[in-house]
Amino acid sequence: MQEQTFFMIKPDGVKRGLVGKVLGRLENRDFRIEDLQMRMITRELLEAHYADLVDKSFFEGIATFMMSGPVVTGIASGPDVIKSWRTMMGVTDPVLALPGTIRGDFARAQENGAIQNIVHGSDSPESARREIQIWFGK
Ligand code: YYY
Ligand code: MG
Repeated sequence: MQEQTFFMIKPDGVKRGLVGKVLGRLENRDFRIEDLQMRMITRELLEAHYADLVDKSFFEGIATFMMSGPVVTGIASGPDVIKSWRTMMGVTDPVLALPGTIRGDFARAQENGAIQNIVHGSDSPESARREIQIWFGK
């Protein structure tokens, strides 16, 4: 099914110079990059994006990390891109993310603070619609 997903290269990915590698993985899989923007995250955007996590005890750690530097946000499209991108990212915890996935190849556990795992991707068609609206207003 042709669909769109929202993706992000988080501050750790940008700081470590992994933007090209991450975008390359999307292009290698023949997904289209429909929109792309580097920006700093505001508190408002972060709370809208992670609305389901705002009340968690670890949210302040996430906020500090996610606002620590610029991120690259984008829209990718293609058949089953939502699930495919989640597979390419690997699971949330870098300790468990399999080699071959972005998180499994580039992230590792942190001693303290938020999980730093290089990338974000929408987890369902509903999330994709919601996140594309939040970040790109369309
Ligand atoms: O979708 P995904 O990024 O794999 O995980 P989520 O459960 O949506 O959490 C979003 C984000 O929050 C995660 O990538 C790292 C961070 N986080 C954290 O720092 N500590 C946790 N215990 C859970 C999530
Ligand atoms: Mg998520």
